[in-house]
Amino acid sequence: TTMSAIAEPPPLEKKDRYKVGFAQTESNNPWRIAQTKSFEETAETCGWDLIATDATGSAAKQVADVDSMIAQGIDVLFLPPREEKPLIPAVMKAQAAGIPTFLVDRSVDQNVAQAGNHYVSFLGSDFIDQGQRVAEWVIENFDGDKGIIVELEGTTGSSPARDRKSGFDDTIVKDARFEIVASQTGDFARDMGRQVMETLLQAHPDVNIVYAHNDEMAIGAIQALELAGRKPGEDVMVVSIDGTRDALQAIIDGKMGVTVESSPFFGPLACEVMQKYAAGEEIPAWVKVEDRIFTAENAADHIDEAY
Ligand code: GZL
Repeated sequence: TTMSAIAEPPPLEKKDRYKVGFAQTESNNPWRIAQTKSFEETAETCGWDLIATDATGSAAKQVADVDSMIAQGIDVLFLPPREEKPLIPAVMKAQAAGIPTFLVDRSVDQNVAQAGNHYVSFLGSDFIDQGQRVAEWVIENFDGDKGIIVELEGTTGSSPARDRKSGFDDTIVKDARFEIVASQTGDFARDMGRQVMETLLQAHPDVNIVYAHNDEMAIGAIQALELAGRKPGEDVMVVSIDGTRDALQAIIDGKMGVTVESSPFFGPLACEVMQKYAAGEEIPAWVKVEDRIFTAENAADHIDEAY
């Protein structure tokens, strides 16, 4: 891959109202809905005329949505790139149009586009750390002598799916009790997670640990396990990431062991970072979101704030 010439992200002039683009990936998931709501609520307080689009799960449509926002003359773009490679054209077109882009929650292929060059910054969680923390919790809390793991992967080609996989897989191998016998995408979706779990359960009836890259797939897996007469939380450990209300309830009900938070509430952070950029402040390449961990010890304390 040729490294594109080092450039600067376009500047953002200081003004009291901005035309802001937010190109969402899909809305079939409480996490996505919470993220969009966070941007819409922030528009009121941050002086944004917000244009929000929904790519309904299609990377190609997300690129087209960005094209249309550029044509509508947005001043700044907030983009959660559904997949790392297909969304590169959207980042390049925004830069070419003189529109500063902030990547939120997911990132793009770093061999082709970088913060401080093609876009201003990546605002988001450390997905490798999230995967590591789930694996550490499993090692700490699984008391069997053989852990047969099925892994439900997020959207193929997305940065959270790649990093949550490497973070977990590279950590769980530290304990010889564990073996990952299958790993397949459920596209971060509840129903696909259920369907994939049903199939993997046929092939691996001895599974006793399910690692889902997000809570929606974990909830789907719990449905599949119960339909097959298994007892999630008793004869199979279910672990995941996000911190949705349904996941916290599943933890309270004893069906799920842990979920590492991946906060969707990007609105206020987006406002703060954009204002700093407009004021000429230096923005780090990665504005890291810190995530908590939810287990039986604290799920009930946090369910009221969950989405
Ligand atoms: C993580 C985000 C993921 C969530 C899923 O920041 O990209 O996408 O974990 C969501 O629930 O669909």
